[in-house]
Amino acid sequence: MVKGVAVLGSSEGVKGTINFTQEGDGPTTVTGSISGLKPGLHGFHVHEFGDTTNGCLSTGPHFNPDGKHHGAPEDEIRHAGDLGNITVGDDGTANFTIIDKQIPLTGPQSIIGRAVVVHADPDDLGKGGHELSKSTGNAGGRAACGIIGLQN
Ligand SMILES: [Cu+2]
Ligand SMILES: [Zn+2]
Repeated sequence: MVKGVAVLGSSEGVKGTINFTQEGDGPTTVTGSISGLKPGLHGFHVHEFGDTTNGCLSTGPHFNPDGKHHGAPEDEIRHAGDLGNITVGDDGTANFTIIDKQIPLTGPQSIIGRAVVVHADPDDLGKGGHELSKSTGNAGGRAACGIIGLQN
């Protein structure tokens, strides 16, 4: 079992912890708890770089090792980092579990050393018809982010 963790932070009071586990070549299970967001849907992705020197902006675009368009987690055509949306309740918190096959913790496409980003707005999953739909899902600003590291 390989384990990863990302601690999310932002200047706007968004906080959270995201845990990742993978057994062998199986899918990765993502378990998250985030607070301080506005209620509703928020885009949630793995971005390419584990770099926060200029805040969440330096994490680059969605992790996309196969050079595809943005999509929904269940789509054939998607970025590896496309994890869809998380749902934030009226109390501003989200607790969620995502199971995904395209975000391994080992091997050439490992997400260790990259970043998770939660966005200010919903991800339209590539279907919104906006000029940004096929690249970012038009999910708005980067509300918080954290670098994915190995966990003991
Ligand atoms: Cu993103
Ligand atoms: Zn994407």
